Amino acid sequence: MRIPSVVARHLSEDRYSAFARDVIEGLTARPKRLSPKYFYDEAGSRLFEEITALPEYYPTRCELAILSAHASAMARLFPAQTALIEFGSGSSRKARLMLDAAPSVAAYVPVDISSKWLAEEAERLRRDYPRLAVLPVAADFTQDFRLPRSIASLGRAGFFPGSTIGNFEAHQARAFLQHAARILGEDAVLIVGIDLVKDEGTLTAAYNDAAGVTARFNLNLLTRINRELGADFDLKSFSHQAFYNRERARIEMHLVSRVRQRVSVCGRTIELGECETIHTENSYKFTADSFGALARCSGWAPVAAWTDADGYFSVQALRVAK
Ligand code: SAH
Ligand code: AVI
Repeated sequence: MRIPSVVARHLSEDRYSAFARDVIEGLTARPKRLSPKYFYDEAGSRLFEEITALPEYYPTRCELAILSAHASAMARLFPAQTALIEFGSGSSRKARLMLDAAPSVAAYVPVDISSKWLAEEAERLRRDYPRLAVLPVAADFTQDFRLPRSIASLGRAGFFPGSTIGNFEAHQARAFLQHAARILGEDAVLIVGIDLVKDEGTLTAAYNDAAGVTARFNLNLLTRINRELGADFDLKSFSHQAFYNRERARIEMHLVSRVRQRVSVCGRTIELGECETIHTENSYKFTADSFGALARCSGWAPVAAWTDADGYFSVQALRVAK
């Protein structure tokens, strides 16, 4: 595959080729798809932060309320002298609530694919928590990655808030939870945030906000492909679509081609029909039972759970099943 020189200068060959390979594979598949993990370049991380403040996007508000009320109870499940490892840390805003409630945490390891954003958030945390070892790991958590050697003597607690687990397919969620059990070790606890099944109006509004921020977040994926892979997507000829698929209990996000068109990506021509969509994200919603079943078949045992006053969101504590 031809690598545009402008791209080769800015990206390591490996990262570029994985991105290029996945994009070409997804855009030549039927139906067309792109992985949601590629939303998160610097602009994507900033747009996600904007989403978390939208009136329609209830998950962040609900989970923050749960953590504010129950972080101490969660922290009591942690081993003494713990490293708190967060998968997909973003702004680390929720981790701050855990850190404030958990004096046993000696090190915080935020793991995120959005490397520049991660480094900046780590700097802010070091300033605000001078006695804490802040050890960021820029990695794709769906692949193997190494934890810092310096936490070898500490116990481990995993933190996976935001319902980011809902962006996986069931087989990917199982693989992730099994991988997390291996990384965290047999005495570990894992705190996971899950968005709950609820009325369709509330769900669809959260992904179709009036200010259009979610639309910009979705379309930014094409901007990123244009910039990093030298493609020529015309953003004006795509629109944002998000709807609830009740049968599969998931919000689906798509980019809809407004016209019949051709796009050049990495030297390949991609054809799109009028109204053809690129499926960019699934956001699965759970019940306590469906999540319990997923955890158990992935080697974890649910030990406690908390919800917000509306019953919109739940934070679940898991231990490795013996
Ligand atoms: N935990 C934060 C952020 C959730 S948004 C919260 O609850 O608010 C999802 C985060 O996961 C983003 O920061 C994104 O960059 C990161 N992410 C998504 N897919 C990833 C992957 N495959 N590997 C590592 N990080 C990923
Ligand atoms: C990170 N993830 C759980 C968010 C979600 O709700 O699925 C990403 C998002 N997509 C659109 N809005 C927010």
